Amino acid sequence: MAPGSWLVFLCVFLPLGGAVTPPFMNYIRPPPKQDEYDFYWHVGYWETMFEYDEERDAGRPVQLTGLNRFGRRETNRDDPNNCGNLTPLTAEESRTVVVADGFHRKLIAVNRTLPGPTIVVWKNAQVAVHVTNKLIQEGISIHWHGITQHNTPWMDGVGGVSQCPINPGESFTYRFNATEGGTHWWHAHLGTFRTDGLYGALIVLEEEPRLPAFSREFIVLLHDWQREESLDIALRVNWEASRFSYGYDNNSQCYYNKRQHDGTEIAPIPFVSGLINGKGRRYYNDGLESENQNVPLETFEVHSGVNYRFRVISAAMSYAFRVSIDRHELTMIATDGNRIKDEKAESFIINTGERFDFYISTKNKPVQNYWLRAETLEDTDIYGTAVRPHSAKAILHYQGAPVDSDPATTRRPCDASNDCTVVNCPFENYPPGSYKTCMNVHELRSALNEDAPRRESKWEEHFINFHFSGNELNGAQRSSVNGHRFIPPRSPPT
Ligand SMILES: [Cu+2]
Repeated sequence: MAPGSWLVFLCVFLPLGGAVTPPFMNYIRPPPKQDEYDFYWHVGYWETMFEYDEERDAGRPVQLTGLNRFGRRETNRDDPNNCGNLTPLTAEESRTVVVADGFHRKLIAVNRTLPGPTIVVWKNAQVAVHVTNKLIQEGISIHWHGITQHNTPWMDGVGGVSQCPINPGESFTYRFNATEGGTHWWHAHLGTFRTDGLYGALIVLEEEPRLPAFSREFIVLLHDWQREESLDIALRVNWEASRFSYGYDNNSQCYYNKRQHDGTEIAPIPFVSGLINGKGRRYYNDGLESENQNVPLETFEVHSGVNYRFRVISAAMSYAFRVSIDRHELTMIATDGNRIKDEKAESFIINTGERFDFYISTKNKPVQNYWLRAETLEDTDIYGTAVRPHSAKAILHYQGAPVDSDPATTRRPCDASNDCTVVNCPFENYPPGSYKTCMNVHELRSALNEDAPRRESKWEEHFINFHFSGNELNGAQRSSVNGHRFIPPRSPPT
C-alpha cells in the first residue's frame, strides 16, 4: 500500500471522539519503554461548554447550573421563546465538556480536548505524531518546543519556514527523536491557533539521579484565555488599536496597559480568564467585578507525608505568571527541561514558552485544600495607582479534605523574619521592604554539568534589541528585533 493510501486508511477508521483521547489527565503515567511511540491527532474546530454526540457528529451547548454541575440546553417547538431549560449531564457526560472559563467560544483543538493530548515518551525514542487537519479553511503546523531536531530540521513544525502548512483535509506525520529529556510542550506554529487551544505537554522521561521519590508527577499548563478568538486580538494589536480592546463600538470604556513594579508596561490586552489545565474563572470587567464561581477548577489530589513533582508550562498569550502554592515551599529542580541544583523558593515567575519543575513535600501539613496560584505581575495602572494582580488558580486537595470546596488558604506572608525567594524575576529585584528577593535565572546552576563553558579570550559582542513598539496613544505592542518585524514567508526557502 502506498504511503498516501495508508494515511487515508487511518483517517477512515479512526474514531473522532473520546475514544481517541481521554479527557486531560493532570498527572503522568509513564509508558512502557519502547523504540517508537505513535500518536493520532485530528485537529478540528470545537466549542467550549458543548456536549458532543459522537454517533451523530453533532453538538449542543451546555451551561453551568452549580459548582461543577452542567445542564444541556433544551428547545421546545411549541414555545420558541423558551430555550433555557437545562437537563442535567451525568458525571461521565460532564467529563467530556471543554470547560475553559465556563463561557461559550470556538476553539481549535486536537481530538476535542483542552489542553491537547499529553505526549509522554522515554528519552531517545522516536516519536511519530500523525496529524490530520480537519479544519475547513486553515493550514496548520505543530512545533515541538524543547526538541532541537538534530538531523530532522524539517520536523520543527514552523509553518512557512521549515515546512509548508498542513492544508485542510491533508495528513502529515511528524517523526523525530526525543533527544532532550525534561518538561517540554507542543503548540501550533502558524498564525494564531496556539492560543486558541492547539497546545499540550510534551514530557520526555529519563532516569534522573539525585531526586527524591515522587508519589506523582503533575502537569500544570498555564494560559491567559480570552473571550475573543486570537486572530481578532492579533489584528487589533497589529493595527495599534488595543486601546479599544473593550470593543470598537464601546464608547464608554477604553483599555490602558498596566505596569510591573519597576515601571515596565505589561498587559497589552485585558486579562480575561486564567486557565490551569484548561479550566479557570473569568474576571468580569478586567477584574473589577467578581469572578464566576461555578467553574470546576483543576484539582491536584495529594496524600500526606510524601513528595510531588509539578511540571509547569506557560502557554500564555501575553501575561507572565508568578506561581506558588499556599503554605508550601517549592524546591525548584529544572528549567526549560534542564535540571538545576535544587533551590528553595516561595514562588517563581514563568513567561510564555518557559517551563519550571519543582516539588513539594506534604509532610506535616494540615489536611485541607490549598490554592495553587499563578498571579500576573500587574502592580499599578499607567497613572501609578496600585492594582491587584489577576490570577489563574487550581486546588491542591489533600485526601480527606472537603471535596468541591474552594480553599480558604492565604499565601504565606513575606516579612522580615521570613523573606520570600522568587525565582526568575524579569527585573533585578523587588522594592526594598517587600521582603521578596529575586533569584534571577543566571544565578541558577546546572545540576549535571558542573563546569559551564568559560568565556574564551577572543570574543565578540552583539547587541540584539528585542522590543515591543508602536504608538503610545493607541497602546501598540508590536514586536520587533533590531527594529525589524517578522513577516512570515509564504513558503519555506528552497
Ligand atoms: Cu514554542
